[in-house]
Amino acid sequence: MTYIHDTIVKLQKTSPAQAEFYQAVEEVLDSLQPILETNEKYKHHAIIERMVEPERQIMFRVPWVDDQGKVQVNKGYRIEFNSALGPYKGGLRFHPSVNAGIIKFLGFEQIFKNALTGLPIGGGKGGANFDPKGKSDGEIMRFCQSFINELYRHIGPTTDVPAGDIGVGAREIGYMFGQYKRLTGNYDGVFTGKSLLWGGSLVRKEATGYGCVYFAQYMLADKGDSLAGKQCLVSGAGNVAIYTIEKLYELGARPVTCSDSSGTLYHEAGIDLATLKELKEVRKARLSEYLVAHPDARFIPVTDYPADGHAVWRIPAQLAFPCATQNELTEADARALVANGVIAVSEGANMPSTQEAVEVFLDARICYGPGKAANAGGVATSQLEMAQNASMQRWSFEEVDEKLKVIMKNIYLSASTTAAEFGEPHNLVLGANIAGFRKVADAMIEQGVV
Ligand code: NDP
Ligand code: 2IT
Repeated sequence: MTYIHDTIVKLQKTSPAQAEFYQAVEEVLDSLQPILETNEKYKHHAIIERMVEPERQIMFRVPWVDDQGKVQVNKGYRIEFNSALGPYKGGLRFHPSVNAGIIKFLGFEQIFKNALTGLPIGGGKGGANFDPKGKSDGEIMRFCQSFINELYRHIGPTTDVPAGDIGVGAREIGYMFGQYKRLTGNYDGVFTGKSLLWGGSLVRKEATGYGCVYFAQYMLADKGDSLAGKQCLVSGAGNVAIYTIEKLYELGARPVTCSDSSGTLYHEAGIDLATLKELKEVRKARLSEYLVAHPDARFIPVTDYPADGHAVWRIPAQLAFPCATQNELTEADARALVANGVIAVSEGANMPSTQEAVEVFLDARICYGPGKAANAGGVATSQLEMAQNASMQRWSFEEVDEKLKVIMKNIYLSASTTAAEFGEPHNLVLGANIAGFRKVADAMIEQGVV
């Protein structure tokens, strides 16, 4: 389609060298073809042209002093992408690979994801090219404080509400909130993913992983199937992976893998959750140390991965949950999964499958839950945290978990009924993109040219 080509060519000129952002835009525009062709209003109001350009992009220097007394400098970002449906909402990523293209792809995905939740939240994302690995607690605190010394003036409980993502958990949110409070004097719900001691919501920590498993459950239920007894592959070993594994066990499945940037762990007896939590949540150790407690498990280092993909996806299983990072599942990986009989893929990470891999899943007609639908439980529960903060209430674990289940069910129904409406009932990529787009686009039209 020429408008897809034209949009990408234009972005390549106005926002050069942002490959992941073009990838995310191309996937959404490809899905939107049937609705853009029949609805002149979106063209008339230049909705696509407006949507691919963030409302505001903040980039800033983050200087800090390391434990040796040396001055370090990182680059910080906050991309306030779209506020048609509510305050900008989305996480902060601290990882050495962060650049403007990565933050923009994440912010763009967040617009549609947040719309799908049905909650009043716009889309944004931020972060820094800071590597938390090997840093002391003091260094992490000083970095977070410096990051907020600039960001505090751009955020607020009704304007822009950051949360965690890769490299940002409750500890980092704590240091950032403390500095925000010191600078502004405000004790308000400006962050989500806060500690349970001071304004956090029950279930927020677990929500992305739990939601991703609930999404798989709803996809399978539609086929008359369930999670019980299924062997599952999980990638990643962070927040999303850990609570995906926890919920899989609760629902009777058997997760046999997880991974980090050093390699993949395969434990045929099932990943021992207590050991994994101790390693990653408490000691922040490498995954290979799991073998000390479980010598019957196998660790495959990254150096032994196949040249065209990731070792984790070559292990036979029925379900797959990519929960690490973008483009971690290649076309060759997707072919291996399908050849090994995988029946469902539910994405905890953002854009973990390459475009070619997604095509393989759709062609094979397996259940495929794209990240912006399957991992929306995290941000949805963030909005529940905002609601509790704003009303000075605290809901029980069961109450929040119940709301999360209902939200994930509604996201599944919204994506699947929209997919059916456009004649491709198996295609939840199409369904999720169109369902999210319609809400944002129609709100933008009603709010005028802003
Ligand atoms: P964490 O930092 O808690 O964990 C990330 C995990 O992924 C770690 O095991 C990490 O390994 C691995 N990983 C990260 N980058 C790479 C890489 N380039 N190559 C190999 N492994 C990598 O992050 P989360 O669990 O919060 O996030 C995981 C994914 O889920 C991301 O795509 C994120 O955007 C998405 N997501 C997160 C949500 C949340 O609420 N936290 C909500 C929705 C989506 P190592 O430690 O070795 O780097
Ligand atoms: O990608 C995501 O949805 C997140 N990292 C969570 C965002 C949030 O505001 O909770």
